Amino acid sequence: MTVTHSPFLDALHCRNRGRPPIWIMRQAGRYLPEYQKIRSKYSFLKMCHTPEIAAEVTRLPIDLLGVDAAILFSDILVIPEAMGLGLRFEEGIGPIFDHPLNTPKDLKGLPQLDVKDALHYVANTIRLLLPTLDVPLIGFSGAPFTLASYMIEGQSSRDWKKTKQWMLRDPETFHQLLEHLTTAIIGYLKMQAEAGVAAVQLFDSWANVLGYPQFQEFSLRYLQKITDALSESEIPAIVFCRGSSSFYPDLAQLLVQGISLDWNCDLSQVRQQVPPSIALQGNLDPDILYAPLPVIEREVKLLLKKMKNDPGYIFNLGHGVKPDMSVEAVKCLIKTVQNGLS
Ligand code: 1CP
Repeated sequence: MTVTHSPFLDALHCRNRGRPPIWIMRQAGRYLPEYQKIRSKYSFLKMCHTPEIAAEVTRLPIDLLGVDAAILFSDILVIPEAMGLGLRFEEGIGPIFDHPLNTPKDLKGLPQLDVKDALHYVANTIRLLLPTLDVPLIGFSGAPFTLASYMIEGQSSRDWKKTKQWMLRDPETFHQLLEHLTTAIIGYLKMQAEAGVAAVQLFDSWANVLGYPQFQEFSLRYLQKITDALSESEIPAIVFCRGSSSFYPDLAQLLVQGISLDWNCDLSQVRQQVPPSIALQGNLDPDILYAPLPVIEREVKLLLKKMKNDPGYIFNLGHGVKPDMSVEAVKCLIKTVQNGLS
């Protein structure tokens, strides 16, 4: 199926004249009973590695909820997995690497990834999906700082102590790791674009743990390298980071098509500082989805009103939907956005 008209692509290119499009970070996740049913049969990684399953899961929120864009079902951690860190997902804990990077010496063991070989299953999933979709498909990757921090911590962390100790005590080898990841990420996103995704999103989920000078040195510099390369290949890119409420003036200097904002800022104020050629995505506090339906409706309308008639606005949450949120709440959110302000 060829996507001929898409509010998502119109808004991403800042020329949307209708209601804003909506998609939701983590839309194909554990809050959906249909996801849980498939997940009860396979491990999470088996789902990512098997194009037929990954394609089926990608389609769930399109078929069940009618969102305006699909996001590839995968995970940001497949790059470090392909580098041999031994990824597994533990119930109640999340991702764990059996072979994290403990010292700078471990960098020597990291392979130069041939992404087309090591991550071929992602391109296969995209090719399988495209003919079945009537909305655009978004590809994605983790950003260098966030991937590096998982690789060093070995799992999710409360304080990112190991990462920040390494970064501050031995910045040279930390930069080597970021550079190594940057090369892999550029190749990975180009492969996704060649396979047919309409746009890509970079997730720098943990950029918020950095002070401003460290953000510039260890996150932004590499986001710039990646977005420069994507722009050269004319691949539209959206950058998401937690911390974007503070860092957006720097993000707006990048060659990006969109910036995805966390929920700590007033989006209409951000719009005044960001050029109208850059789309803004976000930024409802995800926890609003725990509220009663009338409160969800009220808060969604408040945001819609603030961004009314903005041709470059894409509705999303400020971060992902959580596993214990109700499908009814998510449906109410989508319906309210798609009905517009009446
Ligand atoms: O047990 C399960 O069923 C796995 C749950 C799950 C799912 C559904 C994980 C484990 N990842 C995903 C899918 C996923 N992850 C997508 C698919 C597309 C979508 O519907 O959005 C995407 C884009 C991601 C990206 C991702 N993974 C990020 C960046 C976005 C963010 O939330 O900040 C991060 C940080 C991860 C790591 C990760 N993978 C899974 C979990 C539970 C986590 C987070 C753990 C933590 O908090 O540190």
